[in-house]
Amino acid sequence: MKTVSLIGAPTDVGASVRGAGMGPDALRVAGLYEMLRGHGLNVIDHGNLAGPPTPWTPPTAGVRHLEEVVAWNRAVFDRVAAVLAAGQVPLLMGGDHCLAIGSVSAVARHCRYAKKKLRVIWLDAHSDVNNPHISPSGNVHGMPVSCLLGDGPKPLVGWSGEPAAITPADIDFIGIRSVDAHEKQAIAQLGLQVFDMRHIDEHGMRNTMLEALHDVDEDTHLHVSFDLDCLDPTDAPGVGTGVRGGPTYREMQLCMEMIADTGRMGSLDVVEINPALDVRNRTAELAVEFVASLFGASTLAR
Ligand code: B3U
Ligand code: MN
Ligand code: MN
Repeated sequence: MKTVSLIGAPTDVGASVRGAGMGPDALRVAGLYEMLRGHGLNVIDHGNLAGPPTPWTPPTAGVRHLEEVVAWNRAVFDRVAAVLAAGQVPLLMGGDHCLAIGSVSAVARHCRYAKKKLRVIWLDAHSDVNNPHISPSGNVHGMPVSCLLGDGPKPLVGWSGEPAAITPADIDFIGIRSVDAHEKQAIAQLGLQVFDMRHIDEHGMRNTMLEALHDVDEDTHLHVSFDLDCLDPTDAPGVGTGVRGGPTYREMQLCMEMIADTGRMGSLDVVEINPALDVRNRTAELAVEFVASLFGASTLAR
């Protein structure tokens, strides 16, 4: 039986809006553990990782809270690595999206040892491909993809044991609709596969996911990095930087079901839930529904 390990990382260290640190408990209150158990999975809740408080200081050299971001990611990296080594599926409960530096770096290292191909599916309104030179905010939750590609503040790069944890060909972005000017250049230069909202509008979610998942095979480890602001803020109001015009509930369900159908999801981040901005825990409850679909809870037995 598959074992899913829940790892809480209660911090908003990479954001500028406070509150994402309450995400892990919001997911617990919304019944994440019970839902997974109900779907026949073995589940371990590891509780919350520990890390420094968020200092709320302005950016230095284009980055905010670097030392604290490193400390939180170190804790995430170590725990995700241990869970993968135990043959379990790590489910990181964020926390803001800077934590994907630690989780994806650990997954990339694991894939190299296990001789697996890594495919990262980045579900987000934002492309998160800023770096300290181009970021308009200095917030590291806008920079995790660059760090993973080997271009970020030095202490946040190279954790997988290689200069870059992933290559541009390893990652597909879904649902993007907020890209900063310099990020656009970076996306073009790197040749990143960005399935933005226009692409989803024109081709539909089904064709988009067929494209994104086309080379997933039995040797692939799929990592899903699910930023809840990918959803439309009318469905998911509890996020720090919501952007209107996201995929519909049905489109997002299809996206999750098609990922589940591959049978290859080996790790997952659920990040950027901000209970301080939420309405009766709706966003965490929605996240639990979508995670259920990611683990194969479709309407009919298939
Ligand atoms: N691109 C902006 C905004 C942003 C990125 N990620 C989130 N917000 N959640 C930035 O600050 O980098
Ligand atoms: Mn993000
Ligand atoms: Mn986002």
